[in-house]
Amino acid sequence: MATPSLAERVLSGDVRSAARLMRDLDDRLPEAETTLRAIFPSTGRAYVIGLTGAPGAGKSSLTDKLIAHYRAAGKTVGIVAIDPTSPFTGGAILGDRIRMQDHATDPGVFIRSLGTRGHLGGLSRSTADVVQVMDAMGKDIVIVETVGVGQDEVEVAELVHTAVVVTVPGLGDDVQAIKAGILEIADVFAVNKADRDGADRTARDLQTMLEVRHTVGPVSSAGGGTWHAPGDGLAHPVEDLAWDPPIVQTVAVTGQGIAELAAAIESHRAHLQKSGAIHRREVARARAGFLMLLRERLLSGALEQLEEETGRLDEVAGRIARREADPYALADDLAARLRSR
Ligand SMILES: Nc1nc2c(ncn2[C@@H]2O[C@H](COP(=O)(O)OP(=O)(O)OP(=O)(O)O)[C@@H](O)[C@H]2O)c(=O)[nH]1
Ligand SMILES: [Mg+2]
Repeated sequence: MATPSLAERVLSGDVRSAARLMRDLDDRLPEAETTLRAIFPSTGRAYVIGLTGAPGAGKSSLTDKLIAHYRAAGKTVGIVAIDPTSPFTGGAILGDRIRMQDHATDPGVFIRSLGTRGHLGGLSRSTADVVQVMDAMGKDIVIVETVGVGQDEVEVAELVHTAVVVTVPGLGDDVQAIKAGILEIADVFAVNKADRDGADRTARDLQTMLEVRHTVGPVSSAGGGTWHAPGDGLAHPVEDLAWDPPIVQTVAVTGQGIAELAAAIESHRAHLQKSGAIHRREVARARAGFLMLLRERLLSGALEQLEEETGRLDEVAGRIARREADPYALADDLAARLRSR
């Protein structure tokens, strides 16, 4: 019998093969892409949950408790922990490992940290690939933890089925959340650190903001600045006004509210299935993933061409900065030539 291919081994759930594929993806090996293609038809089974929020809000602690919850229910879990802010120390990633170490030896749990933005497709692209690999491994649930509220997080939220936005008591975070357009992508809110003062107040403030949204309609792209321009066809397409995002108070360190959080996620999942919105969501996820790929391909093609004909990106940027080169003409020219290739 022939030795099973890497794709076959990943599909059988083999942890080492999955880890190897993820390393090859990091190293941009062409074989890695071939393997991704081979596993693709078998993906689309995992339920993907995003956890997004300010640094230190308690995302990893919540994830840890959610893992325990899903494991107790007999489900296997994959975790993608993203921390683009610490490429040097890896401190937060180490922190994640420590916080989730109870699960480190559990074969039903697979944890992968992504630390740097890396190549052209950016962090969202790498995240999409890792989610695919965990899905192919047969993980029932995949949890993606992202820090902060920037464009990357909004993009990552487009790759998930249920987006949980984690806030903590205190108004600052909420204002930040609205600014980045996070309100629109949240399917569930967790007000974590509810053992601190002000959790009720934060929950009420969020509720008020959601009610305003319901009466005046979506406010995306209004003030965020991180959103795609409306009308360019790239705006986040999954906002679902038929769903009222529940607000759950949690204390991640004790596990208080975790069952309620898991129930809120489950009821969102049930809503997606009952309303048929799950199909739109799947199309939206596919669309987001495809756009990331396309952007990466086009950009790398254009930059190769630029380098061949004009010079390296940094040299060209220097000339643009000195007003020796016209960025509009250069971009038009490159785009036109890519089209005719
Ligand atoms: N009092 C209290 N502390 C908490 C709670 N949840 C988490 N913490 C603490 O908050 C700190 C940050 O928790 P993490 O789970 O690492 O938060 P995070 O959002 O994953 O942090 P980053 O990944 O670094 O952005 C840790 O010291 C936790 O012990 C909570 O509900 N109450
Ligand atoms: Mg964390």
